[in-house]
Amino acid sequence: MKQIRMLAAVALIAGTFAIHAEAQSHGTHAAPQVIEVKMTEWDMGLKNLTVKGPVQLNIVNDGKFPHALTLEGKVGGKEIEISTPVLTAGQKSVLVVNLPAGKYEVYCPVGNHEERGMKSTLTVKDQ
Ligand SMILES: [Cu+2]
Repeated sequence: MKQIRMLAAVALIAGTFAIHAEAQSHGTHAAPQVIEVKMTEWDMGLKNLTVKGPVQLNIVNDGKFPHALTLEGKVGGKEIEISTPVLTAGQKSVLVVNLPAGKYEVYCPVGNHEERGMKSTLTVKDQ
């Protein structure tokens, strides 16, 4: 089993949250696939998606209530969980991840928003 290292740093710039998290199991440095995520009530704004390589999620809370995005999966017996801060209406967050191949749940961890429909999946194919 390859070692999975996770690095996370949070930067706060002029009301915009940026998170850069990297789970590295390969030495690749491909440009990330950019995915726009518009969260509203009660839609994650992300359809079930399959990607290959690193992804950059440009996340915006386009709704009225606070929302966040959590990405969660279990790969090779390791739990992986990455979250944005809770975003109020209009706030944005950028999440750049290079995840090991596997299937990840993407959902809003605020209140019962997941039950109300704010959930999706992200499948990462082997590179
Ligand atoms: Cu929510």
